[in-house]
Amino acid sequence: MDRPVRVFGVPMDLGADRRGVDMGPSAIRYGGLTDELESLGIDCEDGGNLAVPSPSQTDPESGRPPDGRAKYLAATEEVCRRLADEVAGAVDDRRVPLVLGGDHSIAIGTVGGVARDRDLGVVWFDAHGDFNTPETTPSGNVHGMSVAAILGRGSFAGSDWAEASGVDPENVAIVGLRSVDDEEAAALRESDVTAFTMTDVDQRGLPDVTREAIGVAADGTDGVHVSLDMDFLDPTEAPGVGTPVRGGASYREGHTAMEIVSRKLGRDLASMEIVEVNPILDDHNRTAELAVELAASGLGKRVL
Ligand code: Z70
Ligand code: MN
Ligand code: MN
Ligand code: MN
Repeated sequence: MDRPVRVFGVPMDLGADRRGVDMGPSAIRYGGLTDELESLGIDCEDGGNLAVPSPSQTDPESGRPPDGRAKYLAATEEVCRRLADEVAGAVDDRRVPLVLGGDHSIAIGTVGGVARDRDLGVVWFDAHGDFNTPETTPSGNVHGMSVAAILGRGSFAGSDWAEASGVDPENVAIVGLRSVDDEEAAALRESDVTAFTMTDVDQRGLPDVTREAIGVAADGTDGVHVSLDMDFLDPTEAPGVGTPVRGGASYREGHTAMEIVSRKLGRDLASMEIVEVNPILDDHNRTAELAVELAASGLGKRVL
């Protein structure tokens, strides 16, 4: 890739039940992210970590909507606002933001920042739909609501920090679904979001599905954000994630998806984010090292 990158770490775990994803940015950096990208000739600057309050210092009820549940919503909103500003700053400096999580709630901030100056499409690789709202969530965890928040659904409607992104559901595609709650599934079906399950991947193959997802996100937009939840991959390859679910993408499918992202999007790749790495559950930093490999593939690494 011929554009410079700025990396941000967001050691966020307020949106997930399991502590440990807050250490994801450290593990991915330790896995050699900057060196790997520099070896591809990419100008890669580290913008450091955002400050994230710890759960023990934070009131989980603060920001809770009247008819729903969303733990640590006020604190999550505050971190996402700051992240959106940092990400928008990178875009102003003509750098591609590469955001490291942390749990997937941070995507609300990343997308908010990247979408400020353009119509943005989103490709979301994930085992989960992240399409719950405070009204439908079974857990209260905001990382299971980030797509809904970005689209201003449920009680996220009218919240300037989420809905202001202006992302159109017709330009959002999710790939890799295999764990979706009942009400969440009904909401996804009636929405304009394009959703590919692992059954679609089995039947059509990942390259075909990925190309269609990118087409959906790029259609009529000025750029595409790629959000990679590491639980998109099968737990045999990525055991160190917040919520492992069997039946995910293989090692090669992970690379193939990112290679297609790089080839098909080219300069339309606006930003990338890799989330849900949990070093506590990992096997010798294998998941973080895979995150580094996938970032490299997504940013243009080729075998030949
Ligand atoms: C469930 C919920 C989720 C990630 C778990 C799980 C959501 N649908 N997302 N792990 N990355 O609680 O809303
Ligand atoms: Mn997710
Ligand atoms: Mn728009
Ligand atoms: Mn997930």
